[in-house]
Amino acid sequence: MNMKAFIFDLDGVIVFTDKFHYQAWKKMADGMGIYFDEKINNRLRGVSRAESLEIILERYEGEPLSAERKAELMEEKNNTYRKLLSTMTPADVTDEVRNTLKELHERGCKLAIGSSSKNAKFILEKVELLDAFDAISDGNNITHSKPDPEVFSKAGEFLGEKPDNCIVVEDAYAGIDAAKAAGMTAVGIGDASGYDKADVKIQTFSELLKLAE
Ligand code: B16
Ligand code: MG
Repeated sequence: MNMKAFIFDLDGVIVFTDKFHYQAWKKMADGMGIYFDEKINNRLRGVSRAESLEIILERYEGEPLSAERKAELMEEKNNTYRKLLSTMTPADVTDEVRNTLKELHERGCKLAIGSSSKNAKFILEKVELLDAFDAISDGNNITHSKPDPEVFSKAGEFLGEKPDNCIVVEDAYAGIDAAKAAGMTAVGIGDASGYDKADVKIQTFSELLKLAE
């Protein structure tokens, strides 16, 4: 295989911020008297903020909420989440991830981020990885979230690469579906390493080097 472009999901692949998502949503849910646990939190992996709120509201027993109220709740959650994110440092990215990205670049591969998050750049700044990527496609440049292919199609465009030359690295099932819908090769890691639709399944990040030999 001679692939030249890698598109990385952020949360669950490069960094692990699901604990912060959990704490922030939990605070909001507790304030509303809504039951929320780690299992429900797992359903939020790779899903947009608005869709995450809808999943949490499945357990809400009060009167239907207005669009304005939902926007307020999302803002409240995001403020808590960003406070937690601001505690992140370069130590929150493993040496394995950092060195593999560097090596891929040195081998001539183009690297991009393809994340649903509107906080992607903020996170990359905190962990000092902004310069490691040639392009960033995130929640700010899309109108449809995963499993829609938009975030990855845009990442491919930003890199100037055709879909069949792009390898997407994802931890979420919805992300693997999105990569396949974009016509790209899908690599499953973490949760998605157990997903049969992934073209390649890896256990550790450095295994990616085998795809760039
Ligand atoms: P935000 P990814 C996703 O990031 C998270 O996995 C998901 O839990 C979150 O709801 C989504 O970003 C939106 O994040 O509220 O920061 O815009 O896995 O696509 O990098
Ligand atoms: Mg993810």
